[in-house]
Parts: sequence; C-alpha cells; structure tokens
Amino acid sequence: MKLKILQILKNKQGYASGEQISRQLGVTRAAVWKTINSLREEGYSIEAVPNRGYRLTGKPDILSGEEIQIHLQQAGLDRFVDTIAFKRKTDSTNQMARLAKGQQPNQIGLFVAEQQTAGRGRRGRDWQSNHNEGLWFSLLIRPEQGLAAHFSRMPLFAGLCAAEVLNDLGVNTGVKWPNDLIAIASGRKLGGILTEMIIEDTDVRSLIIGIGINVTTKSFPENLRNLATSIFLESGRHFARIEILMAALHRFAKRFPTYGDFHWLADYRSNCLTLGREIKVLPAFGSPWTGRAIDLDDDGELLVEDANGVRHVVRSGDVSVRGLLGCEM
Ligand code: BT5
Repeated sequence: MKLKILQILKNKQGYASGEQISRQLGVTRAAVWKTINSLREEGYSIEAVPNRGYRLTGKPDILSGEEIQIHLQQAGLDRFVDTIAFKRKTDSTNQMARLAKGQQPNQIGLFVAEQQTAGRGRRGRDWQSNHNEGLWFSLLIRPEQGLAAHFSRMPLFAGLCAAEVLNDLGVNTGVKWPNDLIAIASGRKLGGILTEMIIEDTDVRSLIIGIGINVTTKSFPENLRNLATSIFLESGRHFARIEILMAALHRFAKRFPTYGDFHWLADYRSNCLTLGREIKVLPAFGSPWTGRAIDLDDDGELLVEDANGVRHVVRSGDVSVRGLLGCEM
C-alpha cells in the first residue's frame, strides 16, 4: 500500500484527497492516514489540508524499496532488474547479494542499503559506509554461457561505468587501476568497487559487483581524512542518491550488452589515471617495486616498465600512483 500511495502522491500535481485514495485502493481512510504517517517517518514531507487532501512537498534524498521501484519503472529499467532488496541497515550489500537466490541470465539483482555495518573493501579491508552518507549497493548478475570466462575484466567495466556517472554529474573523476574512483581535482577517493564471484562446481555461477560512492559526507575520520572525498566535498552540491543509483543502472544496462566485445576498454584507458604515471606495485606476495604504467592489455592487465626497461604484466593486487591518494613515492 505504501508503494501505491507514494505513486499516487508523486503523480498528482495538486492534492490527492484521502477519500479518493481510499476508494482507489479499496482501504479505509484511517489506513491511508496511517500510511501517510509512516511515509512521514521515513522523511517524506507531506502536507495535509482539510477538505483538500495530501500533497507531497519537496524531493528529499530518500532511499527506500518503494523509491527504487518507482524510479526503476519511470526510467524503464525495471525490465533489467528482477530482484530488488533494500535495507536500512545491513552488514554488507555484497553479502545480501550472496544470500539471494534464483537469478535469471541477463537479469540484474539489485541490493541497496542506507548503512553497512561491515562494509568491505578488497583483500579484507574495511569500507566506511555510514548512514545516509553515500550510495552503497551491489548488483548480482548471472552470466550467459561463455561470458563468465571474461569476468576478470568486470571490475574495470564497473569502474568505467561508475566514473562516467560521476563525470555526468559534473564531478571530474578518473579511475585508478583497477577500479578506485578518484576525484581528479583533489586526487582523493570518491568510491570503490568490490567484485566477487559465486563459484559452484568450478563454474562461475554469479557475479557480485559492489559499488560504494561517498555522496554527502562532510568530514572523514582521521585515518581517511587525506585519502577520501565525497561528491559534496568536490562539488559543493547535493545530489539525491536515488538519482545517482538510476544513472549508474542506466549506464550499466546500456553498456552491458557490449561487455563481451571489449571495445569499452578504449574508454577505460582514456579514463584511467594510472597510465603514463610512475607507480609502485604492491604485490600480494613479495616486495614492492616501482615502474611506469605503460598500457593495459586486452585482458585489462596493467603493463608496467621497470627501471631497467623490462616490461611486466600486473594482473591483480594494488598499485599506488604518484600524486594520487597522497602518494609521493
Ligand atoms: C574498495 O576496496 O575500494 C572497494 C569498496 C567497495 C564498497 C562497496 S559498498 C557496497 C558493497 N558492499 C560492500 O561491503 N562493499 C561494496 P579497496 O580498494 O580495498 O579500498 C579500501 C580502502 O579504502 C580502505 O582500506 C580505506 O583506506 C579506504 N576507505 C574505506 N572506506 C572509505 C570510504 N568510504 N571512502 C574512501 N575511502 C575509503
């Protein structure tokens, strides 16, 4: 009922009378009133005028299952998304996706939370995901046969889509290989991506793409102060998280059919802040070494030239880039 009342209020130019709503939905006026109050508790500002009815005033930055459904329908994206799950608080949206079942091929499952209590980065690192400060969501995709073999490039693909969305909002953003979203003006991290595979009987069954973008954060704790930034800190502007989420889904749905031809790697290259720069490679095992990032190969692996002019392929792991995230080397 909440979804239906919200839809009526959103579609109505003026006031929607309590009687009209109760008749339309076949419920009592008391039930309408109760639902209006619960929407108010969620943060909607709803005016109630005797003899006229209810009217939605303003566009608050609210994330909820109902908002997501309404926006997906309005944007024509509901046909790509076959599962939507929203929680005010969860451990990690990647974990929500992992526990979900029954994904259809080529359909996307969407898992969103307002707050993560155990938000995760790569290699077991933490991801700070406070209430209302950012967009924390995961996509669950079941690959078609054949595509799964190429999923090592997915972190780059997701990084490119997310960077394009941020650039469209007017926040000049690039990607630090493989998929850190970096605000070009400050060299700080606006967001990150954690991709995980669900493997069954040695087959990749599904892929989880977790995306975190700092939206409204005004200040970060000491350990992140010189590393992290938000859309608000970079632009001074407030964007509703639902709009950013829709833009990201739209970008993803548009680009995904061309995922397999890899032409998008050219766009990734031109958005990649790592290429052409001096970097430090921090392998999972072994000692760090420095070199210059020359290019990406067709698998999205980084080609790095060391001080002796020898080229190396860096497949995974971390690199730090001079001038980004406070790195001086
Ligand atoms: C990432 O890892 O950048 C991947 C972050 C993915 C987060 C999303 S949110 C939705 C989904 N659910 C999850 O549980 N995760 C995904 P990595 O490259 O390992 O970077 C982690 C490092 O970034 C930390 O060690 C901190 O230094 C820094 N960091 C932590 N929280 C941050 C934040 N909110 N903004 C910027 N930097 C942060």
